[in-house]
Amino acid sequence: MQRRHFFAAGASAVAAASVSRVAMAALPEAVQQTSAETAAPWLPPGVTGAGRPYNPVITLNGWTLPWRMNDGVKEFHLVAEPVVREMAPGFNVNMWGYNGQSPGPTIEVVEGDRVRLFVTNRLPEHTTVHWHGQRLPNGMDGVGGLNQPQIAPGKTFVYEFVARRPGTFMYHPHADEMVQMAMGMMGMWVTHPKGKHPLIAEAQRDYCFLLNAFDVEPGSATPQVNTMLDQNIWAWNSRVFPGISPLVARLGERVRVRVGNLTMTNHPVHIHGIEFEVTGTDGGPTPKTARWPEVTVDVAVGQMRQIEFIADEPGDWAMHCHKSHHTMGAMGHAVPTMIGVDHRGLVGPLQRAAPDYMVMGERGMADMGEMQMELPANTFPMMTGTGPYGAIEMGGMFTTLKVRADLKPGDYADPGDFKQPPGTQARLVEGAQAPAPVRAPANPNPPDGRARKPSGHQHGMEH
Ligand SMILES: [Cu+2]
Repeated sequence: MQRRHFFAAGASAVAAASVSRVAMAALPEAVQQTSAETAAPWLPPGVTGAGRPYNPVITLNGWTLPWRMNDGVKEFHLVAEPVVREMAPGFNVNMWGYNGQSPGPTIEVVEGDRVRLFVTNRLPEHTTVHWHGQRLPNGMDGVGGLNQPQIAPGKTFVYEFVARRPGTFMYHPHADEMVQMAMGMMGMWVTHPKGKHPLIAEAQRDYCFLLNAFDVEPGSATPQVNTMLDQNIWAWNSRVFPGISPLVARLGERVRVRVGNLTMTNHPVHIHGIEFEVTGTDGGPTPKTARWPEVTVDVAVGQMRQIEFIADEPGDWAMHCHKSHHTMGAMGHAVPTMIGVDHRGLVGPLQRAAPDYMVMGERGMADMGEMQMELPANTFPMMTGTGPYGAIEMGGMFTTLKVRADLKPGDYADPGDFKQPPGTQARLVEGAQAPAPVRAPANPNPPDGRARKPSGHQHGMEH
């Protein structure tokens, strides 16, 4: 908390020194969010129930930035600033973000909207905002030095353009990009179609999140910004399992998930229990002739993938990056593999020399999921999260898709653990319960160890 106060005090000192109160008063309110919980969908004022122009997105462990309407223009106010992000309960990281959080709030508009975005810089260095994937005038593209001067600390710039095409976009700095993105500066942008669109279906649930990664040494609290690939914290919206909210859907609903990747490696995002189609990319809606069923979609660096499925199979389904090292917590890369090493005889002497020494890993690392080992302050276990049947042995980029028949439309609350119907769960087989196997008849032509071509032509195959 002391650190948090230090960062907050530093930030407001910069702001007070450089932006006049009068100038700030004319800007739209810079709405702040401090909770890392998933916020309820944000509906524009006065637009409720039937007749609302779109079904709002749910940002996993994030929120949607409110706007004000000014003479037909939707006005937003982003504040780039140091923040403290709770990545998992008890694990807080000093990041840079927008309006109190990393990632920043989701910007949600409708195709054809004229959008005005004020960006106030409360960072200790200059920044810009690049609106990744948007069609816009060149001077609004946000590449510092190329399209505009940098936004100095304490200054406010304004961007203005029309949201010309519907889809999923991202925003991030194009100024000291390596550092600012490694510190967590990024957010999503969703532009809904203005009416019925031949390639954009009505979805009852619409989720979005960014894949992001950090390198935070266990026991420290600030990311190492010079690490290019060996990050140790693999996150969705700057959260790690079990800190990532589940995706909740009612049986039979169409679910859309928008995933952007602002890490430095690709992430094959895998969902159990259903098949989905990629219905859109950064470039827009995918033509129907170019869609096919998938259960894993690889999201490359700087890409966005929008997937859709019908939630027609009840249960708690795992959803995770399929790189198994990305569903781990802050493991040390230097830990040697101990599988097959029997070092029981060494434990006594080793513990006399190093009292904290513990035997681990010689039968695999599953024990780590339940191990109560003392961790340095401010980190989280390598594998964590428990289900109704014990440790899930996952961390990092993992959450669940919870499909329920008894859910109300628009209810996003976690429905708890799935109760499997009797007789539908894998179970222990004991002795006589296992039926005798039916064996295939013996092969009348047993292999003689030599490879043959089906034609019988043997040239070159003898050895
Ligand atoms: Cu991954």
